[in-house]
Amino acid sequence: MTAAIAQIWPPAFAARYREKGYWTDETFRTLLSSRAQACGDAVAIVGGEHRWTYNELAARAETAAAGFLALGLRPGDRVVVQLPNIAEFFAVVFGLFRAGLIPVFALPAHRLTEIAHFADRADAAALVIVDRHEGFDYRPMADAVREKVTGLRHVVVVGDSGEGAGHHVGFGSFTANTGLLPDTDVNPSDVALIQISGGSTGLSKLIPRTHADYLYSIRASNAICGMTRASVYLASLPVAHNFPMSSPGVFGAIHAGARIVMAPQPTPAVAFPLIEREGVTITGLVPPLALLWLQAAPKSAHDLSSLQVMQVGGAKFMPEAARRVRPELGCTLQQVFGMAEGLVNYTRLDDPDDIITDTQGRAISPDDEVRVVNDAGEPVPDGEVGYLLTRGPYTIRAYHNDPGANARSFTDDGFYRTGDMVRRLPGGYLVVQGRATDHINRAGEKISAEEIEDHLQAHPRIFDAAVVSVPDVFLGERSCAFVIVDGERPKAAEIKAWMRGRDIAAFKIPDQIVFVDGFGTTAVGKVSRKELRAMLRGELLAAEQKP
Ligand code: OOB
Repeated sequence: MTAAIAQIWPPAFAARYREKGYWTDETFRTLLSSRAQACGDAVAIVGGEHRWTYNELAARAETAAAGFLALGLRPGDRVVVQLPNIAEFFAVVFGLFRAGLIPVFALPAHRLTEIAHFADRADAAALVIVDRHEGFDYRPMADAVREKVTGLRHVVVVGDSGEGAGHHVGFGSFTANTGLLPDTDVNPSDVALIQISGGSTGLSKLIPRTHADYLYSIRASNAICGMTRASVYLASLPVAHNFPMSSPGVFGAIHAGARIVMAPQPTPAVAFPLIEREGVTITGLVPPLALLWLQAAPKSAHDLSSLQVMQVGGAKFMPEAARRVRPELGCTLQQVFGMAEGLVNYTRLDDPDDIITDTQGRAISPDDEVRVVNDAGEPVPDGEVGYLLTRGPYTIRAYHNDPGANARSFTDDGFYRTGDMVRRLPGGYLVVQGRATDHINRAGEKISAEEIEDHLQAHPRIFDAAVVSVPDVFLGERSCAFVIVDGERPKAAEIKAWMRGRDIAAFKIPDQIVFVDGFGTTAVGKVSRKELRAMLRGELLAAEQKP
């Protein structure tokens, strides 16, 4: 038996958050049906060939809920959902909410190793996948997860379930049965969904978010980002990620009764025609994509004039690039600095230009407590760089079932140690200056150095490995693995190929591999990543100086 899924704030905090109206009785279980009642004929989702109204989506979610319960799943059970940007994502997820089941959101890029870890940690009873996406067949992977994770009983496939090959159930075979659906609402303080941490040390952690806390962040985000019933949100990034899901993202759009347009890919070639055709008003991008859009927009024949707000977040958007957004795209830039654990900062749409281009915004809530501290944990004055700690009405107090991570990641008085180094400016605006922990932010995808080092050390010829980030003009950061080998050196390409065979997300394969004879160590004998980074920078400079 693993621990029950919960998220607990101390009673005095919970009472205050309720009193101030942040936490309400609203839940995800009834969100969609209440929107269908309010604006049933409005188009909710445009995805591929589908164009579903709120009424149609709600009906599909009811069918999905009955289908999940007919499998024998019980309210409170966890279900890992790994789907790309397709319309069915919403039928599945709101079906799970309707049935009182708890989705665990995996990204389409995750592979066997990660999915098995999420399923195991969450003690999941089912996994929902798509048949194929971008050349990858998820069905054999799902079978392998099922073999590894004993509690995982069902695999539900959107698309061709390939029945007979494994133990798959086709999502399309689910049938409506209102008799199976629970008619009492869930408790708003219960966990509604589980997000996955970017992962700074070791494997990703599970982030349980409650109905009340997540919905508060969504309602408040809608107000800050101007999301209304008239909005059209383009889901450019994978919707399972916290940013496009809730800042305000697709859940914000549903909350507002707006329209969601699913972009199968975030490239200008795919996104620009959709913006023109659907009259998209708002979207969210990571910095490398924003750069691509900026490059492509002047040459594009598509009319992008409907776009009012371009959100950029997940990694630092450099001021030089930020300054180009309004003149070149004709829309307002909104910087978004958030984390799946909770705290989200936004520049406001009516902020002065220099705030919008030079800062990563300020917190959503007046009750977001933001502390910037030095090594000793003491507050530093505004303008000075320090570690960002936070606590508030939608920031978790603990990861699920991970006492080690909880001890490291939270202070005794409940502040989450974000691992980010920031400067606070007057007015509460934050400027992100870097990371205190060893993770690589590769175009918004977070990679734990430790997790990759673990994989590398499993290689028969690798004696030791250290992974660091290297600045990259396009990706922001890329990964470099320093390795010490026993005996003859294999080729870097061989190590990369071997890494691919470890069934991990492709973005985690080191971009660069450097063979060394030894590592410098810090005073306490830890590998000095600082020294390795400096060495790399030296190499880069040397390379640049060559004629
Ligand atoms: C978002 O969430 P995660 O959980 O994938 O990653 C959180 C980390 C932050 O701690 C920070 O290191 C980095 O990503 N980050 C940024 C940033 N936004 C996120 N670093 C610099 N500038 C930014 N604008 O990435 C996320 C969640 C909700 C909304 C937006 C992003």
